[in-house]
Amino acid sequence: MTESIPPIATPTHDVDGFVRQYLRELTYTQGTTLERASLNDKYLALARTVRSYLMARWNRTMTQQYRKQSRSVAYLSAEYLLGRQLDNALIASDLEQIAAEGLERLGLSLDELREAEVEPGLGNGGLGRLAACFVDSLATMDIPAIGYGIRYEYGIFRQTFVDGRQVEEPDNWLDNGSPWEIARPEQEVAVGFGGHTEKYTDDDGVERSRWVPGWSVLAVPYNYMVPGYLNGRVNTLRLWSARATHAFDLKIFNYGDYAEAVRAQTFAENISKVLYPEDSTPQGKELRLQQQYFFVAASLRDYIDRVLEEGFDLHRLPERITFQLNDTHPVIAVPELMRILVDEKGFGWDEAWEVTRQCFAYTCHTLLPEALEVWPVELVGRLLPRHLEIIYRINEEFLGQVRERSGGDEMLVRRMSIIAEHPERAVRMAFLATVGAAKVNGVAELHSQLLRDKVLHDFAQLWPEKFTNVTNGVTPRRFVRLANPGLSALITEAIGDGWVTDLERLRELEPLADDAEFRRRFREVKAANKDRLVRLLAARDGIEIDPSTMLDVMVKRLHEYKRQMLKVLHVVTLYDRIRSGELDPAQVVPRTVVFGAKAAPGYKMAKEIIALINHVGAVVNADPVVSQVLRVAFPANYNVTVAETLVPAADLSEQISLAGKEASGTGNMKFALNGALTIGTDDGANVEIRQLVGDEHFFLFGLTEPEASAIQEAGYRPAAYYEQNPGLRRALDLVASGEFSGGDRSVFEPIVSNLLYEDRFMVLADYQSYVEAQDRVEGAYRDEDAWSRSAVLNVARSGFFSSDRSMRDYLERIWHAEAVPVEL
Ligand code: T68
Repeated sequence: MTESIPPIATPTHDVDGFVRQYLRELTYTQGTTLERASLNDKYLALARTVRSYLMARWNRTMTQQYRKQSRSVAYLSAEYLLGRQLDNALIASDLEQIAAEGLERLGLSLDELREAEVEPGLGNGGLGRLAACFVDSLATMDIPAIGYGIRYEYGIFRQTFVDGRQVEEPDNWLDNGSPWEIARPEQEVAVGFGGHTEKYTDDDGVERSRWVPGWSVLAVPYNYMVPGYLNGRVNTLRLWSARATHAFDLKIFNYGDYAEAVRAQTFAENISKVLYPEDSTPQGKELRLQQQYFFVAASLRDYIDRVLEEGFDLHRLPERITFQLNDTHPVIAVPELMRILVDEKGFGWDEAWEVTRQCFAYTCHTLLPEALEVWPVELVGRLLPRHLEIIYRINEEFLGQVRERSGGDEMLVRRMSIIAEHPERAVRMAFLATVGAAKVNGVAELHSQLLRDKVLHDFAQLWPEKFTNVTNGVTPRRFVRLANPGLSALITEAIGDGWVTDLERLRELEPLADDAEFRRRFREVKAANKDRLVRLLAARDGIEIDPSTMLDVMVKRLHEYKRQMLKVLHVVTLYDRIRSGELDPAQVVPRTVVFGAKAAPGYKMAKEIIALINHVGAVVNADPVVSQVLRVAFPANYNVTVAETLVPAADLSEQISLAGKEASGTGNMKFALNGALTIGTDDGANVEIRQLVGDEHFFLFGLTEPEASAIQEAGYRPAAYYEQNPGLRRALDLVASGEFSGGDRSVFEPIVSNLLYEDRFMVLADYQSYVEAQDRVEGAYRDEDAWSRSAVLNVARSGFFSSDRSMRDYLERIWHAEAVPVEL
């Protein structure tokens, strides 16, 4: 029958076709006219127009994937920090130019319409953004892959400042419609919770267990396109939204209690209501475990029942798929797969375990002990009783192995147990992940080394071959091609456009670092990017910055280990030196220090530091002398969209965590690729950046990880640094004096005493070295030509940090899947 229906053509790839499709969307989908349409109408019609160009590719990708089942990857992540979708879809489908012209013909402006898009902020920071870069690279590299996650109704909170203090507002990103998702309610999946387990004897007389959940919710999938760059592939990101089960509320409804029925519905739908804004310090809340199990159970069910062909022999599952666990958030997938295989598919325990541990791989993203998730046994038992039994059995068999190999070393057994006994009985999710995965990786060389040597040392001794490294990367499509059109054009003019999908080719720019004309044009691009930032900050925040100053940028989540405090102390030191006459303002390189940072709402010290930055900024900016050469800008609500304008404008990238604390960092890579120089410690991926760009083009300072550890072990006394360093003393005294708090000495007292008497992240120990490195920065910046030569070399030598390379490493070391080009 379908043969008689002519194929539906994608709109033609030209301005006429685009305009026709746009008007169709505006008229028939949006139901309005050019004259009446609101800005949002116009944006939605544009989004749908671009989407319609990708739709045939998406269908083709799915059809071919189903026909030619091949090895693939399922990325399981509780967070995807996607950023705006429109621009990325435009470059992926080569429609940028056509759209701009088509809209112009209709009297509309692409620049204006793109501002109407609210970014989906479904992540906290680095970990969520990494997931978004990875799915982009997988699609561009033609890898059959699917991303699974949660469609939070509210993403990361919107930050505002009131009297310099952070106030959180809900991020209602779905309010104006969401043209990039397609709901598939008919593919909903039920997910159980609570209840009890029971033993029974099956028809073959075998003793078995089963789970009888006490309640359940429905998981409704929403599909997002993940378009590859100009390659005809569109992969799928499948995000789950929670709905009440029909049976659940109907039963109550039949009793006539309408209010109760609605309450039940609200309860169920709470599961995907909001992203937890805690990065690096999980709070162990019940709803959070519900979220984790919710998306993992739905994803496994979806993969097994819908993605795999019918009748597929699950004994062969590891030939088909790796479930990549993005941190411990999806680790409950390990006992869930065991439960499916043993309880539902009738596998014996050992054969199920063989399959399961080959199907999973685990990426760790931290080194901080407090960031390692643990779930109280009581909670797991109440919410997922069958899973707890399975975890106990996994642990029992694993510890048996440890005992056998260690000759009964009970200290070792206790250290390695998946169940912690103190301070309460709890499941150590990182240990469960390590035991349940075929591979465990860190996210930068140093981080992977420290995982092996410290955090997971006993496990690395037991299974050395299980541990590997994959250094993070960022997608050059979004963070160079799209964020920095000026630099992209300059690069393409010099070496062609192959670099967008083969970033190592940036090496070909190296000789141009010595070409004065090229450097001049490079500076021109930087200047234009600064102008773009000036306009953004003026319009968005009412902040005025001077584009002729050095732009010194520190943007990342606010955390003590990242040490925004060290940057503040440098600002205070400059302020003090200028005011005291020690520094002649005429001798200072004028700079604008830009901060961007959200604090977890419950993280008191982080919020105090935000207030301090804003208060120091206000005083510095109001000082008639100091503000001639030093200004502080702290735009609220830093997000992916802001990053796309800020990163290309930066001169100096601040990557100043205490060595041994930042797993990798990915902002550091974005800045280097856009020609900022880094001032940084020997931490995370900074180590690799410095090795690649060369010591002369990187401002290194601070303790190394072994040095910092040694000082801590010997008993770190921060006050000693305060007592011995006059500059540091003056800076801290100034903060303590009330200089930045209207004379009130109590306001920043908690910060000052924390630094003097605890200083867990050794701000005071690294202060002197940091200030000296900043003096070197000043010196270097004065030599404009030498600086731009270094900047060009930073770009040319950072190709390694493409997430395409990260994907190649995962494919080679962990996934062993191959590219499957989509046939047109
Ligand atoms: C980051 N981790 C690392 N965590 O801090 C960073 N945590 O060094 C690394 O570059 C990045 O991961 C990518 O590997 C995070 O971003 C979280 O956001 C997070 C969220 C919830 C709970 C715990």
